[in-house]
Amino acid sequence: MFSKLKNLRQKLSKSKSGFIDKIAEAVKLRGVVDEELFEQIEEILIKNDTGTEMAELILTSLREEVRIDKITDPELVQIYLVDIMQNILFKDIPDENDFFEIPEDAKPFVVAFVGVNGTGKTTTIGKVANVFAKTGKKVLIVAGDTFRAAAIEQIAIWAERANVQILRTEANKDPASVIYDGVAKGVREQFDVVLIDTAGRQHTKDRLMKELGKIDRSIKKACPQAPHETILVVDSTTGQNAISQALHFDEAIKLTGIALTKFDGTAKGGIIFNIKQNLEIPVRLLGIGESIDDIENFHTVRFVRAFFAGGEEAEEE
Ligand SMILES: Nc1nc2c(ncn2[C@@H]2O[C@H](COP(=O)(O)OP(=O)(O)OP(=O)(O)O)[C@@H](O)[C@H]2O)c(=O)[nH]1
Ligand SMILES: [Mg+2]
Repeated sequence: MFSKLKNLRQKLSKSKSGFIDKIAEAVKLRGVVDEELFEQIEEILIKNDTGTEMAELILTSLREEVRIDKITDPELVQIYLVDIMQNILFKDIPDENDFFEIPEDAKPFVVAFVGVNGTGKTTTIGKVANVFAKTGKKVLIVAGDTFRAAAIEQIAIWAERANVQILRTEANKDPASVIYDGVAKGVREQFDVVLIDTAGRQHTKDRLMKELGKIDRSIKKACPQAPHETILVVDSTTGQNAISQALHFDEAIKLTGIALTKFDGTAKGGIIFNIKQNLEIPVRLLGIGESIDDIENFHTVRFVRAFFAGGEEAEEE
């Protein structure tokens, strides 16, 4: 699928140029391998949201490998760096299953989307619904963000675009009860997939975080094995804050994965490394634009290829 990888590469171009280009520039300008170069690289990593701990870890390996191999060509330092960073992403990855492959015993496959305000929950649900619908799955969207009438309208538009059914109520109904009704309908009417939208909430607001517990219980009341996935939707431009969001949400409702949105819009792709270092929650979905097709099943090999590829086209699988 040559064009698909190329497309991903283009969509990631902003975050790629964020650090790969800056490092290339620093290497060129510095011209020698010395402590100053290492410090510049570390600074670039930190500025691009890898987190200080991760940057230190990367630099420790880099210094050591460069010393052992007696590297004096700064361009080789860059190659070593990319290699170290790729290995970090590949470390301990389980067999990555496609998010869009429904587990056999999940009927319906129930997915709840949670996150702080404006991260892209509703948009992601629209895109995900579309992928499932295109493969012939019977999909139900549950308009569980009952907080504002506009939110219900917004998710209804996505349901229409994706050509899937929606369960909606008027605004201000109790979200847990709407969600219960939605999941129950999914079970009763034998849907393949039930996607639950929820209102955005700040991870620091106790009352709203507790509401997630209630939502989780009402999902389980309608379908004891559900939710099969609980996805935290994270805006990749938020940087370091993403980690604390994940920790708080995971405490309120057990997370199974992360959807990293707006990856097309960030110049700081380092958040991927930060997540890898600080969380045990895998990135499952990558949002790379505002259109319905701008969603990727997160697959480390594909991501690394697209992210670290140079200007020239690398060979294809
Ligand atoms: N560039 C880009 N924009 C995105 C992406 N995902 C979502 N957006 C935009 O982000 C904005 C917020 O998206 P929503 O889906 O409404 O976010 P939300 O989390 O549902 O927001 P609340 O329900 O208010 O908490 C919209 O303008 C989307 O078009 C993405 O992957 N890339
Ligand atoms: Mg929303």
